[in-house]
Formats: sequence, C-alpha cells, structure tokens
Amino acid sequence: MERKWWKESVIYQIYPRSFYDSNGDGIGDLQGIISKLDYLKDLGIDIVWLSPVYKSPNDDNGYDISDYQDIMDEFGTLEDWDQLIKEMHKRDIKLVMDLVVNHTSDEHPWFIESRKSKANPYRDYYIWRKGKDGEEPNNWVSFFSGSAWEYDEETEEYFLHLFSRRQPDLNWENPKVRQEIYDMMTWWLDRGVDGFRMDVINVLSKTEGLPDAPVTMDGKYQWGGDYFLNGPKIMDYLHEMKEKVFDKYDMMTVGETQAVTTEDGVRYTNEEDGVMSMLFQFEHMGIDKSPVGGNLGKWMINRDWKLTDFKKIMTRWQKDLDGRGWNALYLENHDQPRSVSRFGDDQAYHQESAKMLATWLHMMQGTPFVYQGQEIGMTNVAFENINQYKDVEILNFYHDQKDKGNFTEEELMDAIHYRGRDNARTPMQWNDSPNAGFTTGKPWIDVNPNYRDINVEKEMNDPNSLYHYYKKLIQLRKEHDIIVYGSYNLILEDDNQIYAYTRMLNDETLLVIANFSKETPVFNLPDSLKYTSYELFISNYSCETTEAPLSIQLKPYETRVYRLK
Ligand code: ISL
Ligand code: CA
Repeated sequence: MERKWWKESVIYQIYPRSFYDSNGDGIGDLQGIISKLDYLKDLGIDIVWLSPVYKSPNDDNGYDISDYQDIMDEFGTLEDWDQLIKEMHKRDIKLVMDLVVNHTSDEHPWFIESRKSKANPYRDYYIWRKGKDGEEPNNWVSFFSGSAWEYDEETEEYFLHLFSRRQPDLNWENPKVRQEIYDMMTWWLDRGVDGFRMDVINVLSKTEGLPDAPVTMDGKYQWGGDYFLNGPKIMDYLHEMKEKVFDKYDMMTVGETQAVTTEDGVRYTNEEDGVMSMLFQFEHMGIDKSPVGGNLGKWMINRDWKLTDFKKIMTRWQKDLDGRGWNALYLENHDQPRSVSRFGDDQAYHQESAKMLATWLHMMQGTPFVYQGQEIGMTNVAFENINQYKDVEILNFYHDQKDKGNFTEEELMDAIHYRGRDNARTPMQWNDSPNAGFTTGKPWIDVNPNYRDINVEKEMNDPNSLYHYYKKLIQLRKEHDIIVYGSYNLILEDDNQIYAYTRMLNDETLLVIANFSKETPVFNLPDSLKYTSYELFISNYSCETTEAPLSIQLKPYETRVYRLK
C-alpha cells in the first residue's frame, strides 16, 4: 500500500455558521475560525474540511451557492479567507474546501440567465423539461420532500432539483458546464487549497430520458435513485475532472457517495485508476433507518438494530477496500445526529461511551474525521417548537408530513429529535458563559441547553476528559504505522455487545476491544491469537496495565487497545 499524507492524517470538519462568531451577529465566520486555530492545533488535527463558505442565499446553509469564487457576506471576505489559509498553513494544517457542483443556488447568475428564455446561452446549464400531461416531467421525489421538479412560469417548463427547489441541478451533459467547474476548482487550488470534499458527487450523471421511478412509497412522488446514483457517465465525468484538475496538484479528495457498494468504493478510490482519494459511504449510517423508499426511510427510525449487523457492514468496507481503496471513517457530520446520542449513552455514560466510539473509529483502517464538537461529546438537542429548527430538510419534512396527516405531531417531533440535521448544527460549546461563548449576540440557532456541563473550557481543564482522550488517539496515529496501514480482521463476530477487531502489520497485532453496551460482558481472546508480549496503548477506564488481554470483564462502554507481539 502506498504511503500518502492524507492516509496518515486526521481531518476536522468545521461547519462555519456554528463554529465561532467573531463580531456578535450570531453567525460563525472566518475570523472566528482564525481565532480558534490554536485550539485545533492543540488537538493535533492535520486537515480541516470547511463546509461551504461561498456566496449563498442560505436556503441550505451554503450548500446553495450563488458565486463559487467569493465568500458569503456573513462569513467575511476573500481577504479573510486568504488570511485563514495562511494562518492554517503556518500551523501545518491543510485546508479542504467543500465542492458543491451537482447544483447551484437559484440566485447563481447562470440560473438567472437560464430561466430567462429557452434560447438563452445558459439554458442548457440546467436540466429543463416540458411537463407531461400538465404535470411534472417525471415522478421523482426530492431528497428534501415533494417533487424534484419546479415549474417556471417564464418559459413554461420545469427544472430539476434533487434537493431544495432553490438548488437547481446543473446539467453535467453540457461540456461548457464541466469546463466552468474545472476552471473554478483550479482557481481555488491556485489560491492554495489542499483538496475538496465533493458534495453528493455520485449523482451528477442522470439516466437518459429521466424515466419514472417504480412505486415504492406512499403518495405521488417516488424515489428515483436508480436513475442518478452512480449514473451511466459518472466515471467519465470524474476521470475528466481528475485529468483536468486533480492530476496537476498534490491534493486529496473525499467524495460524498450515497448508495455505494464496496465494489463502487474500489472503483472510485483505487490507486491505479480511481477518481478520488477516499469516500464517505452511508451504509453504517443507515443501520437505524427503515428500508422504506429513498430518503424518507431516514425518518422511520429502527431503534432495534443489532451490533452484529453493524459489524457486517463495517467489516465488509474494511476488508474489501484493504489494499484496493481507502475509507473515510466517520460517525458524525453536519447531516447526522450526534454519535454519542445515537450509538452511545449521552447521560450516565456520556464520557465513557464517547471515548469508546472514538477509539473504535480511530483504530480502523482509513482516515478518521472529527466533526466539530464531537471531541467534547456534544449531544443531540430536542427543541420543543418546530420554529426553533432552521434546516430546510427538517422543515420540508415536517410540513409535507403534516399535510399528508400520516403521523401525529408527537411522532414527527420524535423523528426530528432523533434524526434531524440540526442536532449537529447547534453552536459549538466553548464555555459556560451565555450562548456557550459562541456569540455575544443572538445565535442564528439556539444553543443546546447542556452547554454548562459540556464545553471546551471544561474539557481542556480536565486531564481525563474526552478532549484529552482525542488528543491521545490522534497522537497514537502519528506514532504507530499499524494504526494507519495495518489490515483489519473482525473477531468475536457473533457477539452482540462487544465489537472487537485486530489490525495487523508485519509482526505486530493491534487488538481493539469496544463494549457497545451498558452491560458488563466478558471479553475472551480467541485461541487463534497468540502473543508473547502485550502493551496497553489506551483505555477509557483506568485499569491495570499488567492485566493480560485474555479474559476481561468489561465495564459499561469500556474500550481498550493493546499491542501484541
Ligand atoms: O441528510 C442526509 C443524510 O440523511 C442526506 O439526505 C443529505 O442531504 C445528503 O447526504 C446530501 O448531503 C449533502 O448535500 C446536500 C446538503 O444539504 C448536505 O448538507 C450535504 O452534506 C445538498 O447539497
Ligand atoms: Ca459573525
């Protein structure tokens, strides 16, 4: 396996709106990030993935871009951005920008032109179709509820939007669109960025004819994923992007790819003719959703998922990509609930379970991602009033389902409390002063009321805190190649409480034990694992370093990592 800097790194994701507000308008900004770079350096991370900071009317918090080559007013200016990257590079931190090129904002000049007339030179930058019998061109449902088509009076045609109606899909069939995007990427790379996180990158290519989707859901609109996920020309587009852009720089890319098999994963990320450094797969994030149609399934929560099923998913990704591709390891981002609330226990075993999850993730093969606040164990929030929520996905879901009347108010709020994206978007909790020290003004979204217990200042002052545990995990990665390059093997595959696995490199074995339960199961080392010496690398309870990893009664959410030789 080739050595690469982005394999040996830990990446920290910043959701700028909620990170740190430097000027009291209630919105995080670039100067806010600059003032926290020493914090990130202290944590030990190598790369920052910055969610979109481009000009945007913020229908989807920056994932709707109206100018790819300028900064959103609330966040600052291009000069601030230049200062940000300079200050990051000075501290040896690399910067990965978000690349959102499946769609633009409806306020992007291309779209403003495109909707003016059928003859406009920008018409073909987007996907316009005539209606069918007075209705939408096809029956696709949007990721954000309702039809994926919007009627435009001006030219009496519909445009496609897989996401919000204010995020029209670009027409990747058009070579001019593709060239504009490559030029824009080159412009950022020449300004110094070190890579891109590629938003919904595997939906760029739509199946010709845009066929109706089969009926799998209640209601009029249906999940059309088969006609745009990993579509017919996706590899052509990405190979072209690689040739025209990526190949010219020492950079990294991480693709956000829903509905990929491990075979797709290898195709996208292999070192010979892959098109991205690593990818975010979604299978493990689907463990607690129901299999019903498309994105609606995420709201239909399955709380009875089994650890053995989780193991099957993770193990498949670990083994199938070993030596053939590369995994991005994550449990959180700005679209997902907080992991300690979802997979751990955010009450009685808050610290223990958050440490366990961190260990379990960081010891796998792949590049680990830390989402802002994950390093201090920030939790889900349960706002009482729907008006406290800001996310377009949540609000569309709520209103759409209200209209349909299939669920009670309580059921809808429960789903939002468990699954809503705003769980991850409440302001970063810096200290116990009002608004968690995030802003001196009124935050754009309410702060999680638990900020007096969970905040950076408190974590930094406690040597046994989750924050210091993360530092140690990140440090271990720098010291031991086996954590980066070792091969993964699952052990105890039928155990429903303990997730245990090994990593192997040369004559070394890393043994990772993680109790995913509140119970106290006994870990027994399989006979097949022989060793002559052992060393405890890290653990979340204080334990005897001389206790051999043979038979251990684990405490709730206990985790340990041993090196065996
Ligand atoms: O939220 C989700 C996970 O259940 C998805 O439906 C999500 O919308 C999808 O993963 C795509 O996400 C990306 O593109 C969206 C944007 O809203 C998300 O924030 C972004 O990560 C559209 O640009
Ligand atoms: Ca601000």
